[in-house]
Amino acid sequence: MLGAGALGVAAAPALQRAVESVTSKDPTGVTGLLPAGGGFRYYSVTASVPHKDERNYRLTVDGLVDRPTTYTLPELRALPQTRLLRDVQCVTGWRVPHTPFEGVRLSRILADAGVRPTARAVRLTCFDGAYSESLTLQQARRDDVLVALRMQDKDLGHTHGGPVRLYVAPMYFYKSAKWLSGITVTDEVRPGYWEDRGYDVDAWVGRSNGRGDAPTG
Ligand SMILES: Nc1nc2c(c(=O)[nH]1)N[C@H]1C(S)=C(S)[C@@H](COP(=O)(O)O)O[C@H]1N2
Ligand SMILES: [Mo]
Repeated sequence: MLGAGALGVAAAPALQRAVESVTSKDPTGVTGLLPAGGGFRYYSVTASVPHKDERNYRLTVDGLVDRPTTYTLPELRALPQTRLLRDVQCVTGWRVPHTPFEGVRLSRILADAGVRPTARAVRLTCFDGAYSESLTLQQARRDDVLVALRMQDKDLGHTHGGPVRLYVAPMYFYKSAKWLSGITVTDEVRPGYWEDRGYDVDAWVGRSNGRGDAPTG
């Protein structure tokens, strides 16, 4: 197990380097890799991200659906909420155990929009204007994939991707797109930001990105 763990750590530096190279272009020099408290690292691929709240936050659902929809924050809060308690695991090696996330199941939002028969995947986009993620339709419909409104039993703060982020519990944390603003149902997987830069599209914890470490649950 020790050997497998070391291999996992050895696989991490590519993302670390990529994050650092993005960070080094940041004119303020403060937005990348800052310890965000409680074991988290703050990640953003952009130098600044607009702040959104009840007044101006919108989540659009479009693409291969019968009923394209736009949600406000109160509308998302009014839907049934699911709370999950898992470990957060970044592909670079840091982990935050037993972190509660709470929000609306992505499956519920997709069902309400009416996914068309030709659909195979979901593309997630963000109001930072740069980050994106993807899931197969089957992954997106799992019970442990949330449009998250709360983390650690508090409303999601801006640094953690608030007011709304994706939360993909069984996958490395890069799948959990912060500042979520768009859900587009597509006919095939369109790789996301880090996947275009070499990371696995199917990012199962312990079973992807060249890792042999055990799933953390
Ligand atoms: N929009 C956006 N989402 C993102 C990222 C990012 O840079 N931008 N980084 C990803 C990575 S690699 C990780 S580990 C987590 C970090 O989340 P945190 O900043 O809340 O710790 O967000 C993921 N989602
Ligand atoms: Mo990460």
